Amino acid sequence: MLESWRWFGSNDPVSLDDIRQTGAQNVVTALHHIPIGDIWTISEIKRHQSVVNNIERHRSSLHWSLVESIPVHESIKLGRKDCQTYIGNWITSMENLAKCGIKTICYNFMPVIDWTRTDLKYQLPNGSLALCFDHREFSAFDLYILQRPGAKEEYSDSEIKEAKIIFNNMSQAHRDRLTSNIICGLPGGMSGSYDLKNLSSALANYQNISHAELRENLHYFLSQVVPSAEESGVKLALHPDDPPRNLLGLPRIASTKNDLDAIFSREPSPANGLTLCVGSLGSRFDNDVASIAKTYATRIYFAHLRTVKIDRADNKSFYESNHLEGDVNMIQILKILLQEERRRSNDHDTNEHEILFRPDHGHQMMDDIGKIVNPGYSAIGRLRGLAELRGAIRALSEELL
Ligand code: DNO
Repeated sequence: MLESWRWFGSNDPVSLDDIRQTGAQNVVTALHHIPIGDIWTISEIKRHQSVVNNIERHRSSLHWSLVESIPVHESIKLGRKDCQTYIGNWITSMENLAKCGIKTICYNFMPVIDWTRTDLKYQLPNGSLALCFDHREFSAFDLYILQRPGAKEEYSDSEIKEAKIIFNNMSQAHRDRLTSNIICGLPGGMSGSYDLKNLSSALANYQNISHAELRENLHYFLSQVVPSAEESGVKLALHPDDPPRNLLGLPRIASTKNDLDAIFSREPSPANGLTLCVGSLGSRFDNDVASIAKTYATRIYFAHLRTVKIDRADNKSFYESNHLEGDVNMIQILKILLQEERRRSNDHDTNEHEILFRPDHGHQMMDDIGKIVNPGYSAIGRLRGLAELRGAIRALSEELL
């Protein structure tokens, strides 16, 4: 398996020189400065590529191997009239990347908000800090801070009662922090950051968009993107929803095995692939991540390796655990990926058999604490994850030989 590390660009507190020391040689990055929906030109791609690929002072080399992500403009998700322009731009960006040799592209189709957490500094018993999604706090935000019209119909009476108590007991500072965690956008999020007013209007745009329609809009997008991807030799890697269920009344369509079945049976081309995000899929107690990984092994072009512990009291809240210690058995997942690599290497049609992965998220620990970090993207926490995964992969690979 190929080790990679996510880099947010020159503002990332974890520098390329730091990444070199992790041992990962592949960099996963994006042109974060380009406005959502605009074309990524060859010159902009090359500029970023030369920053990553340039070897300074005889240091070890790094390679921009994969894009995470080209954002999908809301007009495409909404199926608006102007979506054609944005689909065309997305395809041009993809083709430009392919011309520069970058041929695996992660993207997601989550409306309005990308990945979301309620607490970015959830303290674990050992003192390190994790990201956490607390369903009760999220409900309190939805019902009593955002006061979303119609929200009450989506919660049970007991959830509403609990959310009210939680809301009443929160200090103003806590409410502000919760609001900012949810609406300001987390790093790498492919949507904008909002205030309460423009979040409400962004949500209102989806009032009449059902699951079926959103699925149709994804299909319309893929029906145009996939043929160009095939022509350019690009592999698309759809990132699952995080958390994997509807939020704030928005439909989400890449949350379960059934969702993926629908997406891949409608567009079966091998170019239409998956980012196996173990933590995202594993945040839903009724997702069998190992079975999803087995079913879609041939379509996995990128793996986000992390795990979560789900709170059994509501089955909806979770915190991000150590990489090998969550509810999903990571060793089992690694075995599935290694077996798939073996299958690929025996398959004469493919010469690229190794699956690229990154240690997804990490705790804020030791020197990370007190430093400015992109939530989830600390240096030492991720390095711990990478080291554990690397050891497990090495051991399993020898066993499988
Ligand atoms: C979170 C990430 C997401 C992901 C995008 C994929 O850490 O996995 O931001 O990068 O949603 O398009």
